[in-house]
Amino acid sequence: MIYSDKDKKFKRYTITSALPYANGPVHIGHLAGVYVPADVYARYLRSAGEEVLFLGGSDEHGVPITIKARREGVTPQDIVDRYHNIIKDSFKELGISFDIYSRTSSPEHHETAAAYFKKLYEEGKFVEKTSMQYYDEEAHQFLADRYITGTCPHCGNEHAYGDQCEACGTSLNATDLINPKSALSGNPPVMKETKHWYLPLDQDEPWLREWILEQHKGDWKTNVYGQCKSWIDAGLQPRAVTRDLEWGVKVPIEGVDGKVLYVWFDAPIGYISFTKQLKGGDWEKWWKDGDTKLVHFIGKDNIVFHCIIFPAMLKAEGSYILPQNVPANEFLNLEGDKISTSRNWAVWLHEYLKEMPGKQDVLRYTLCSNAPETKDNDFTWKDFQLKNNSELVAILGNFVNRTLVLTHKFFEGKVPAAGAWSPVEEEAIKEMAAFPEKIGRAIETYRFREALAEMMNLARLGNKYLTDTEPWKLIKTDPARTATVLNLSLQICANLAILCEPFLPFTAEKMRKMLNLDIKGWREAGVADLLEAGHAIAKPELLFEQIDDATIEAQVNKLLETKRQNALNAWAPAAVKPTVAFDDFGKVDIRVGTVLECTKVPKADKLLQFKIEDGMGTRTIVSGIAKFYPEPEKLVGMQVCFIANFAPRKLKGVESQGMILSAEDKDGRLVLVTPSQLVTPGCNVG
Ligand code: B3M
Ligand code: ZN
Repeated sequence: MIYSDKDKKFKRYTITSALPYANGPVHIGHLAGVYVPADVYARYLRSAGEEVLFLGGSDEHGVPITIKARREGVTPQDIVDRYHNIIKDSFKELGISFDIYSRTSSPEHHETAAAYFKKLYEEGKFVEKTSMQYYDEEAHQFLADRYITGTCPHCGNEHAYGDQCEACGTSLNATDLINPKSALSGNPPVMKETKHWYLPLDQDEPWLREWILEQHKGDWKTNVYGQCKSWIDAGLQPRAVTRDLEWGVKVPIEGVDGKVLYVWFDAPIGYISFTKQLKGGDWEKWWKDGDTKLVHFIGKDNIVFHCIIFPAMLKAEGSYILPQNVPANEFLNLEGDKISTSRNWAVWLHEYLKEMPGKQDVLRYTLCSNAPETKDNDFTWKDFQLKNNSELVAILGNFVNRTLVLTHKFFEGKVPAAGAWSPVEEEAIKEMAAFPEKIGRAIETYRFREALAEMMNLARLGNKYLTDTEPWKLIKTDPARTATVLNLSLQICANLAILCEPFLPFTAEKMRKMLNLDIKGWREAGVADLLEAGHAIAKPELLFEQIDDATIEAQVNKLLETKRQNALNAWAPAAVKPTVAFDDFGKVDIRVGTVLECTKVPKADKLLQFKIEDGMGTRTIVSGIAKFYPEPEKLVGMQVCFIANFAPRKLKGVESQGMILSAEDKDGRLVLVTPSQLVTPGCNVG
């Protein structure tokens, strides 16, 4: 049962999800952008009885990995082994229901990707070109992709990479960069001759224009369609699909050494090699049969690779189907700032799972309801708490819990027989019948936020029905009617157990267990007789718990600490001030003095008043350092350096005769400048 016409004709679904680089864990941006929507889509289709293949895996080649390995002094294989396992385990724990989660460093993938390249090479589908490429003479290495950075010619971003600008998404050739720099030595690169093989995207322009801009006009999301249109209209350039690198799939051409397939050539072929790994001899129908719907779930920075380059590769090979849709999401920000791996500005999935045990569905719910489906969106911990407490606990959890508790209280935990439905029930049943299609259509057209909101509207309907009928009072006067009310409430719970599963699989499982509801699919939902009278239900357990302020504060403080660490790491000494003549310096009279007294200046929380013995008597100096010295009396006896010949000035009524010297450190500490040994008060500092 499929609702949208475009889907009716397909017999099976191949669902791919962008392969995360195995050079770090996954974070909430990846989840909101790609994996939660992909999993909702896969779970829904399975529940509707469709044949589904949901593919995932680690992208283990590419320069980010070798750069990280170089930095850590380990091998690229060490890096990908570490992160592949962290990523795979954390996806599993979040309930991302891949049919296979594999990896591109596997021998099967190398074999498949090399064979794919060799077929295109032997059929003359590549353009072979010798060109001058950037080379780092100190590192003795050609500079491709992230080995070279520079200014993006399109948007001016100074940290664009050799293959792509992450700021504006434009795919680049390294030679496009302005002021290029090697990421290895930091030096400007030289040009050196090398041979590579190019995918002639310029020759693909006519059919890409027709396939995307005509055939998919209206059914591809506007953000995806728009990006593709701008690239096609700008004129597609041939794209190098090999690199002068060691780490990756070796170029399978006799006599060619030291070259590998470009990571964006080999990675999408991972979808195919993973299918072979899982399906063995039965793999082709998932990639070569017109009755298969191929859908790529990605983030917006991957659009050109999945809508233009990979389809061009599939077309060049000739026997593959093309993607029916690529519902790319925009980016998720965190507490108003761009998520960044390098700045550790992220909520990492594996950390979340450890720090918030049992709250997988709360994260899935929040990320789905705030998904950046049409524009960048923001994740805040406050909103996370609100979604949990005022929606999951107060609506879905409250409705299910009240229904089951009352059934145990009034009907010994068995579904009571319903009497005749009153108009109230008739209306509720009619509304409920529409939810499977409402939610299904939204999912089939990749509007997951709307689909989730509709699922919650069914919970709202149940909650309102229970509140309006007040069975806890009705039981005293009309037990028969109470039985009818709780029967329908239980039927709504059973429908929710089916309809919430794509979004909240862990909650659905709990509900199924509490209702003793055997596995039912989407097609059975929408009816008011899922549970027979007399059916025994289990003891209710709370589906969700309140999340308190302390829990949220701990997470926010963790991010603030990250920000503090980033500021420390980013700190650099201020630029030296313009040169001064020695004579000018000579005019400043710096002395050492001994602190005789030190007190706060009344009604001035920033000021301390020092009484200094200066070798010529005593003087008062006022200094704005009170916040650094909460116990000023402890400074008595200390020797400080001070400027003795500033004109006196009044600060909060106290005349200050000079300035005490201090240094403010990068961590915000302020320390007084003091001689390394005791000296005579009044002696010169030079
Ligand atoms: N490894 C992920 C990224 O660009 C990239 C996806 C590959 S999908 C074949 O963040
Ligand atoms: Zn740019």
